[in-house]
Amino acid sequence: MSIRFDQAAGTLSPAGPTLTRRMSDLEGLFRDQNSWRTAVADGDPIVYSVVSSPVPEIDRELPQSITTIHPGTTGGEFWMTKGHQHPNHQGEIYLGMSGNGGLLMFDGKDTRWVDMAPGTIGYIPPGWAHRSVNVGSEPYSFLAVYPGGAGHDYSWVLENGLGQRVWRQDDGLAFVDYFAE
Ligand code: S6P
Ligand code: ZN
Repeated sequence: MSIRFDQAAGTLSPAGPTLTRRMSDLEGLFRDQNSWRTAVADGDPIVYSVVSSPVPEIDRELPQSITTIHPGTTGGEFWMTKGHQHPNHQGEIYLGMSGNGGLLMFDGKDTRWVDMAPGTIGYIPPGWAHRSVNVGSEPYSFLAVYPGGAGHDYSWVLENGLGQRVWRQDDGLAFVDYFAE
């Protein structure tokens, strides 16, 4: 089968489920909770959206999705996805499509960061929780291809963090320990 992505419209055809994550959906994830509350009260902006292919999330299938993270910071921390662990440990592939972002990975002990630009392939090995971050001034979009039976565990990140956080610093970025005050 063939699936067409319309970059301007941000849609897949044929399409599967579409997801929109607003600031209020990211409760407990930004370090500066006061800034997060203010952003929720002040329009609750869309932080990212995910359009999926119609391939089912079941064992042996390879669903795809395209995530677009809008540019922005909350309390100095770059806008990002919630992040998750795949409970059934399996690898995953990302392909940068537009904008500048990064792929943050954490296995419970070590942290890895991959700069993502158009054409970059980011590989997530089995057992590494992952989050995507927009570190640019334009929307950051990437394609994800993942095993349909891997599952998604969001509570893992709330409990274990992701090793590091990514902050805007001058014109660049800085990393700080996830649970640092
Ligand atoms: C799925 C893959 C991506 C994310 C998407 C949103 O395994 O890693 O499609 O689901 O980038 O991130 P999150 O953390 O909200 O699912
Ligand atoms: Zn994933």
